[in-house]
Amino acid sequence: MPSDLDDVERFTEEFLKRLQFGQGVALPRATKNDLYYALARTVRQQLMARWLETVQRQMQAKAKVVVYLSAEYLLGRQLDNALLASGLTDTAEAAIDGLGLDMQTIRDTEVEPGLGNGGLGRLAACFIDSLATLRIPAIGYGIRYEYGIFRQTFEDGHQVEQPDSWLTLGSPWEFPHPEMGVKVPFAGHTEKYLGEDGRERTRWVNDWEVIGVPYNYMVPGYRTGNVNTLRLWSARATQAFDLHVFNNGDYLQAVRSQAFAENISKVLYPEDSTPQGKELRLQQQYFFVACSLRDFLTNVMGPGFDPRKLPERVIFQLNDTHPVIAIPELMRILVDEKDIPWDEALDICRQCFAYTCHTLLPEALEVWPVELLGRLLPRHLEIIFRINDDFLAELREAYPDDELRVRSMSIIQEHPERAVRMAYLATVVGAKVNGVAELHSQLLRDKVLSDFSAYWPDKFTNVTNGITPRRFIGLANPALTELITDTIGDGWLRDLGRLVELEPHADDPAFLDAFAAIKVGNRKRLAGLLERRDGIVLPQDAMYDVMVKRLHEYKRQTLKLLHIVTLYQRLQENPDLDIVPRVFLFGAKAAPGYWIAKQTIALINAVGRVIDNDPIVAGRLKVAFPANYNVTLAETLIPAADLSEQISLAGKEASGTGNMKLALNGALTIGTLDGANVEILQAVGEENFFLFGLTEPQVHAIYESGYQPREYFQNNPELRKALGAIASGAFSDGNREAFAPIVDSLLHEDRFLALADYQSYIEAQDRVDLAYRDTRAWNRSAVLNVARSGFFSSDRSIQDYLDRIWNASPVDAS
Ligand code: T68
Repeated sequence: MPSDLDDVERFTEEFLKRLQFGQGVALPRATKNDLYYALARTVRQQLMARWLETVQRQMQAKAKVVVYLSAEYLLGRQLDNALLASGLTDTAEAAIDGLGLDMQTIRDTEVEPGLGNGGLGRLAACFIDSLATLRIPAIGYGIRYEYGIFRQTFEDGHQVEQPDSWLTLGSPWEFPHPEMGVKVPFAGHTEKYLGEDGRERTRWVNDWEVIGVPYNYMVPGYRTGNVNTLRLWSARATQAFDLHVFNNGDYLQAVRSQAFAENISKVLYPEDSTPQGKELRLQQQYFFVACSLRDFLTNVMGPGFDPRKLPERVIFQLNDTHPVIAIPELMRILVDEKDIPWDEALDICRQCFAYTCHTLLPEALEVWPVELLGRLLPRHLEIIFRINDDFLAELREAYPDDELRVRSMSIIQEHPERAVRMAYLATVVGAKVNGVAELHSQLLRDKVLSDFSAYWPDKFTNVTNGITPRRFIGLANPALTELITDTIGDGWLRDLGRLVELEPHADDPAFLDAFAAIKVGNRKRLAGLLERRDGIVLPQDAMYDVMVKRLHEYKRQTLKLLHIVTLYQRLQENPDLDIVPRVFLFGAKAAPGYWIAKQTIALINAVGRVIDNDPIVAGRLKVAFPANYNVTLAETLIPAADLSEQISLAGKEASGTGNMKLALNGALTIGTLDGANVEILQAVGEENFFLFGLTEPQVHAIYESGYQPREYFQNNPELRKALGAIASGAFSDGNREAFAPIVDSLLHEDRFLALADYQSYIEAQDRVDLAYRDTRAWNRSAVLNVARSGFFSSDRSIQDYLDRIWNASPVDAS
């Protein structure tokens, strides 16, 4: 890709210009932020022409557009990614260096936009990267939260949440367009009236409204010259709203109303799997969906567009149920505004939407109380009822003697309160429904949505998740990237399957040495970062055993802890015991209202403190839990990992994507047959994976037979001892109350069978300990993990979506 800035002199000149004319400062007086802004703007400008060209080309082609609707995008830092995509990394580094400045300081000035909770939001970010790289005409739509996922700090080992004010210093990557604001109505009532043709129509008379202001972000494809758009919406108060209250002479109320309107995009809900059914959250969902559909129909498709042509021109991919309110919204637009008859409108919608489910936990399936939906979106509720009536009528014909089945498939649940099941709405109207890993898709078909898959077998499909190799190896692991390029040549970052070409080198001692040296370097880099950032000192000569993911009972951080405590107790009992030294690295945020998860964080920190202060284990065991795990930290932490902990209870983790990032960076997995672990195991081979635990059918059988966690406790001396220590206050200065809720919940309920899987986990960990001693064999396995991870590129996921769901194709440069 030709670039006008790819010589260092030109780049330097441009950078200084941005500093002077963009920031209004000369070099000697520039702050870190000035330098960051100037550099960002230099790259941005480089991408800009490509961006305009891409939009132009895609519009002219009249190709089908993939519209990705997601309430979350966990983007990570932008500067390095923009440099990598445009091939300017080396030039920029040389230019910055040449000016006597420090590139790393400039990088570290950027605050990452944390507009997502975890896997689902990061998946959306990986997908838009791949869509741009594959040159697919695509737009991502979402919300520009003023506060992203909270910043986690620890006080006395307990999680404390701080607001994430990522916009304090502004963002050089966003392009606001206040002139393109979109009105979003809320509340009020509906009215029937007769149209000119004598047909009865409905209109929605709303009570209040807000304006959605679009902020555009460039999504640069990797060295393709293609730059797509991410459009995030920010809520503003309308003039009319304020005036109305002003006229009543209540100034404070007017200001309050303004604040009220702007609340809608104020903050990301930090619950990653238990939607709370809060009114503001429904407002957020409708807000961004209404803005996005309006923008797509009028601005992207252009004036005079015939909505009957929608199925040829668009597929709306629903990232979980959060944007599912788009279905009744499009129906409302087609029927009430465009005058399209109901059946025809529904037929259009049935072709334009597809739904991705990201969970198996029943409590994570979103439902909206009928009362709330009717109050906030009265017309949408009517539309949902009518879709449901049509659907139930159809079902009664198909199953005339099975009213029970018909009712269980209703979009409206009756108990414990009347509510709309958003996943059912998406399934009924969506053209396709997909899970995010083979096992997950199978369980969706067989369990969560089994009645639907029996009725519409072809509707269900799988697309296994993926991760963008650009960020998660190209940016995160420059040394390994270089070794791979030296070994198999260029081009593999957008054709990750080519990593198999590394396989023959897994037996080449020189290659293995180089690979091992890179791990050592990455561990050192991580140690340096954690020492600066958190004052955590990591021993270097140890296995780095990593568990990074949201804190949730089903992910079983507690099981990991039981292993740590067991090892600790073995050493206390026998100080001469020969074990491989380990650093246990945790990264995890707990939802602020998820009490037991927060207790688990405190327990991890408490165990870490006791181990740290015990000379018996010094240098052999270390628990490190840096606060505020996010995309930026992941990029340094993952390349340093030796062992990847993927230990959720089988049948609970939809896919996981951290598992893929760790394998791609040469960590070996210890894991259950859950989510995408199953496919990782298949890909890398069982001799390069530490498998343990119950299978999903076994889990099912145990639940059925009445699970008794206490039996496992009583029959296993090591488990009894480990859990006993926690219960007796060994990690809480003798305070037996401190962690009693965790102990009790394990002993009495243990919903996620941690005790049932304990023995199998410990045995697998003992195998890990043995395997790690054979450095050569371990490194060989690690290399094979890298070589066989090509399947987990998000480019492959996107190709699967194209083939199985979207039926869209690339638009190439003219
Ligand atoms: C995750 N889900 C899955 N949800 O847990 C993970 N939920 O297995 C999968 O790999 C990933 O999605 C991508 O498919 C989430 O991350 C959320 O973050 C979330 C947010 C709000 C409400 C519900």
